Amino acid sequence: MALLPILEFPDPRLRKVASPVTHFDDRLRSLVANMLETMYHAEGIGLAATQVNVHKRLLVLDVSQEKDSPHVFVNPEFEVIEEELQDYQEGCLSVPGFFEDVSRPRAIRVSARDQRGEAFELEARGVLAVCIQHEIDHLDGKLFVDYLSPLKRRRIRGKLQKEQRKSA
Ligand code: GNR
Ligand code: NI
Repeated sequence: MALLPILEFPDPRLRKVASPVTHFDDRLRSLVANMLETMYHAEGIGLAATQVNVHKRLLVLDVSQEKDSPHVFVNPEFEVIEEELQDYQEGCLSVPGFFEDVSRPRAIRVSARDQRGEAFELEARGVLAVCIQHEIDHLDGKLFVDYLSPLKRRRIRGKLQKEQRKSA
């Protein structure tokens, strides 16, 4: 297994739209294992392939307290089942150190495949619904900062670019 580098805002590669996974092979399963290791190491609750510069429709997450419930979603799609919005303070491994409220539909129905290609469906609400929508946004080249005011987004971009110059 290996830790994968995580792209940080405003890296333009975070804006790519991912394409569907077509081969459910050992290469995919190895990528899934590396993404889970990277997510746990970074203490994230989710990670989209886009964030590790792989532009395939694949995400992993674990919203459990014990960090013992990994979930893999390949080619995920969702529909809103409760339009009512919930606010949640979101963060992102690609926007380190910033947390802001984002409003999203509070319940969704998700269909996806696992790393073996087996199809499944589930209903999600609460933090699970937030996280899945946040990760699917990554696959579409979107970030939670896109929901903030242009002023807030500009401030975050400026601070992160300064950090990135220091560590480059
Ligand atoms: O670790 C993460 N925490 C988090 C908190 C609130 C809403 C969404 C998230 S996802 C984030 C990990 C990440 O960046 N996934 O893309
Ligand atoms: Ni994120």
